[in-house]
Amino acid sequence: MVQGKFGKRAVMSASVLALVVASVPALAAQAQATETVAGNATRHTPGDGLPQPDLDALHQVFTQVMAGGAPGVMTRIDGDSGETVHRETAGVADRSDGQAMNTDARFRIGSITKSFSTVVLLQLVQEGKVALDTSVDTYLPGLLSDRTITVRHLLTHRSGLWDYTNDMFADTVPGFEAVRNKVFTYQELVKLSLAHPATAEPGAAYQYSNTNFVVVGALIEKITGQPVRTEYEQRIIDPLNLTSTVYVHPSATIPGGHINGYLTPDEAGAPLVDSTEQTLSWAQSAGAMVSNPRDLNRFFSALMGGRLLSAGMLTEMLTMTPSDGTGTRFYGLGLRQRVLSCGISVYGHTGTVQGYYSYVFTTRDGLRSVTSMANTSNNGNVNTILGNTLEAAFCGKAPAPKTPAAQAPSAQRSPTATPSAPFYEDIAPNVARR
Ligand code: HEL
Repeated sequence: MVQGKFGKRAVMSASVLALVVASVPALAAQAQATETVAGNATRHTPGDGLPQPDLDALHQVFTQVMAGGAPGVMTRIDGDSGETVHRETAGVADRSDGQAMNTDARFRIGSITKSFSTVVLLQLVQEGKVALDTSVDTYLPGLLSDRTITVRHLLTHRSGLWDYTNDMFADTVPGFEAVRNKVFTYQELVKLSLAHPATAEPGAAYQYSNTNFVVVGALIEKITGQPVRTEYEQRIIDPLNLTSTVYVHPSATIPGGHINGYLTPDEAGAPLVDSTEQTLSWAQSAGAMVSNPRDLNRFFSALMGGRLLSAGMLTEMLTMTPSDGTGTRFYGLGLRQRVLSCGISVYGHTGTVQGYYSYVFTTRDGLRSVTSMANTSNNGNVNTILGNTLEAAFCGKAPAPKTPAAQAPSAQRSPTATPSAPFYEDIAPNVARR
């Protein structure tokens, strides 16, 4: 029995292939395992009206992610009624001992945390304790210099507050090492932001900034008188029984079975840096949560299914504006929308923290949810390719074109096509966050 840090249950659910290669690091790095879960789940017919996931395309994406330099990658697709449609892993969770990637294990979810913070804040709006279009200064006097910044401006990334992480991580590994053991207050992080002039008038432009969600954390704590951790637990984690979701800040370790993260240095050819342990205090309510694919799919499915917010608040959260000029990417309140090549819209968030790229998206009815994760970062090519798991999982196989002339745009898509250049979503033009 191979029983590493994931424990018996997780190992039992992995395929024989994954078990064999797990003890041989060199082989494990090549591994590509399809886990077959209860009820021969890979053959489960989704009841969500969507096409079957394209498992061949998913395999191809995994191959490209691994070839691009990720130690490991995983995707979990959950369907209607919460049953697992498909799980797939490749490569390793831990390069030091060759433990195979595992879809039950925890990892750092980065900015997916922003959706959790938003749900807490919107519940407080529902309860009449805070108002979306009221000045932040009403609740946190003197924290921000501009009194016209509202709560909604924070949640929609339209405050104009400079993202202090642009400076912090200008040099990737030195920047990370400088903060990995630090503990910041919200005020200290806001002060770093306010050292720069505003990037735009409040409300004028969408400009992604971690500062917004640090202020959201400060707001939640001020209004409730409780640490954000308690609010996440009482309002989301416990009611949804998210057993692998934790907010452990300022602890630097991930409790329980987890995936190790590997940061790619800026210098070509330099070895990956094990970045698993860090306080993530530089992000806190903007990105410090830990979770796993089962919990993330469950959270977003519950959100879209109306189990966390009133209909009115969910409508607010889903009020989208473009986040770029592609016509396919939008941002609501702590929530992304992507329009896939087959025309399906999916809702969720992405996350990038040192060593971890992650995606979780679900359909508008919450009936199909997909989480994908690769345990590297500062490698934009890998992140872009990883995003193609969404195409494979939601769009299925493209219908065969009848004639070249009749080929519709939706049939021309290629779920595994690698764009000629990586796409840097939401990154300030002068900042190289690979
Ligand atoms: S950035 C994003 C992503 N978000 C934002 C947040 C998160 N993560 C960060 O702000 C981390 C930035 C440093 C990441 C680091 C790396 O790749 O590990 N890069 C460097 O240090 C580059 N010099 C908008 C991409 C999101 O998808 O929402 O998560």
